Amino acid sequence: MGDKPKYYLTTPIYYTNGLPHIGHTYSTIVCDTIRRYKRMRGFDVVMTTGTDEHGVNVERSAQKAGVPESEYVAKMAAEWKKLWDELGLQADEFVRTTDLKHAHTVQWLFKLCRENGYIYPGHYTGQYCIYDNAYVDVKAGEACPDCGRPTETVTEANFYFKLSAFQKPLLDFYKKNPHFIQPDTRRNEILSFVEGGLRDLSITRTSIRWGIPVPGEEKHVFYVWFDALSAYLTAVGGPNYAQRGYWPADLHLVGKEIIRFHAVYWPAFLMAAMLPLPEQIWAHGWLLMDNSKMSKSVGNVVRPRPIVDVLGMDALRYYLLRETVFGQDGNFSYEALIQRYNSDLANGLGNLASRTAALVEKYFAGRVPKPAALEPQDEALAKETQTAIAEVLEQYEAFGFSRALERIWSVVAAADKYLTSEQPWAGGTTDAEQSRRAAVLWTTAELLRAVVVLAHPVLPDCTVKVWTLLGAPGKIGAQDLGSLAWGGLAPGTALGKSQPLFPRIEKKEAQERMEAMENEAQNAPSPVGASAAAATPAAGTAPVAAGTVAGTAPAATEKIGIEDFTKVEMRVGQIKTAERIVGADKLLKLTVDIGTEIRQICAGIAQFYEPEKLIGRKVAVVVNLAPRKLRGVESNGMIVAASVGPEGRPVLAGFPDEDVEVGARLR
Ligand code: ME8
Repeated sequence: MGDKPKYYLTTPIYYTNGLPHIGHTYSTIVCDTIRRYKRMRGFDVVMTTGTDEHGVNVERSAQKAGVPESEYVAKMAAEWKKLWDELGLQADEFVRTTDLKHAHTVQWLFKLCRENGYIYPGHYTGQYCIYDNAYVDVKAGEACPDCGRPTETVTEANFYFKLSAFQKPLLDFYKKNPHFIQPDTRRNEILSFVEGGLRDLSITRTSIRWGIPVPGEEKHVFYVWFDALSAYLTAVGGPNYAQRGYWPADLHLVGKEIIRFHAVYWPAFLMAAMLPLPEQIWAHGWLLMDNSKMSKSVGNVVRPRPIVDVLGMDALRYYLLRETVFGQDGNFSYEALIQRYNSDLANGLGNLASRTAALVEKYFAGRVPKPAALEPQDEALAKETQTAIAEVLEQYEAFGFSRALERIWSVVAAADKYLTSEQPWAGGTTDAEQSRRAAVLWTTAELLRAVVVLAHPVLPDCTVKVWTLLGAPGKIGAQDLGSLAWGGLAPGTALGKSQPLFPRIEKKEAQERMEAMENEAQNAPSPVGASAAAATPAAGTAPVAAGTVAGTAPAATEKIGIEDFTKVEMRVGQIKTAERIVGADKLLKLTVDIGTEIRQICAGIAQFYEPEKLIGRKVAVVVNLAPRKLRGVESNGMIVAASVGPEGRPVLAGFPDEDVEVGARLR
């Protein structure tokens, strides 16, 4: 790559106990956009993503799927990689934390920290959250303060990392590097956390097996975060990082819930090992669904595939980056997505490109006309575009994606207005009329050229099509964004092939198609084993599958005490009404009398039970489950069913032999 400056950025290294939803896709899309942008600014860029394959939750998911851990993670990692490839999100490096070369990095990092005196042996008893893979500061029996799920008491011999020794060095470092943690809200959060004092951190485990072994200490494996964070180094050479020259990373992009691991632990580990620290940690906000974080453990996820199949990848990229201010939370809705697609992409950019090309075709035999004399309104549009170029680049530099897109689309709107007032389709073909028309169409085509170069990092597919349509030379992705200026489109250029951009789509139909595909994806068997999905309940399946009361039930071999069982309140209920839900072919909406009240409950049984035959039937209902929305419909409780056969056919639990009173408790 010659003398180009290097730029190294990373996505989080995602857990393999589930498949990607659009939250993960969002992080990867942002990185992919930055990668493309930096390339167009002349950098030699490396982007890393990967899969975090160790730890207790992966171990349990593999147990549930009934396959060895190595088989489980290999299949899941392959699914992640395949999806990113299909979506055109091709990182330059994909690290699996079960790769041998990664184990070498982790062991090397540990050795450096130990040699420098920052590791010591000890014992630890504490509450551990297996979902966040972190010890949490709560009493036994209390829930995790971060995610609200149950914690476990863990006692183990382990090695400690002297995190406490890094309070001052970290605070000094943050002070010297005010842009290390972004955005500022997260920086402030981390500053007060570190100022509050740091306790040493247990970085090995003897209570689990599924991890990278600690050299010479065969009972110990590494704590997943010590393991996963090191993957950023593995990707660019591990112990030999200096040879490749990409370390330190310029940017670790993460979601806000893992900022502490990246902005406190990771720099402390690197300081202890005397390795260079990354330039910046950027923590973006969450995609919310029905106002709560979209998450595999909650089950309120939307996957990228159905959206991409119906609207295309550019539409998903545009929507996510345009609608959510980077750094803040954003709400996902199909409605807003389709609205953006129709207004900004189909009617906006798509329409401008096809209109311009059709007029050039009709009046100038498909060749970009030469503007003879320009009028003030042509020059005003040129000036407006030139100003926009500078402003958009400024926004990209600051990762202000939504503002950058807003500004690009303001130019698209200005061009629409200009065409409407200049009317190059009206009038005849006298020399004067053709000359005016030439100026207008050249101006519009040139504006389009600038717009697609600017939009390319976010919209890699459609911009290539417009670039080809304009007959512009070279590859759009190889254009130098820094020297983008008005006036680059040569008159006389023959227009290229026209390809469909964004066909307009009917809102209701598009939404139904996406929701139906999503529903199907949620109910599809997991790629690994029969019941792997049970560890991460999917919206359509959890309400009826017997044994998935919390979706995170311990493996069958583990015993629970009666106190755990009594937490689940089950009662006899009687179904009062039952109806299908439009766009969710597996779900029925039921109202159920549970003795004290009538509840609305969604159940994933629509393919096996006729709604009208269910009325009056007595069923077992979990009544103290937190309410949640399935396909936008509130579900307040869960109907218990056996899961039969390899496809998990639901068979409702009931009371056929005795007449039981509605509301009676099951114990
Ligand atoms: O935390 N909105 O992996 P993970 C936006 N293995 N982004 C979201 C999101 C949402 N609703 N849900 C997930 C781990 N993400 C660790 C990381 S790194 C060394 C180890 C994105 O599979 C976001 O980037 O739980 C978040 O930080 C990441 O996925 C968590 O992925």
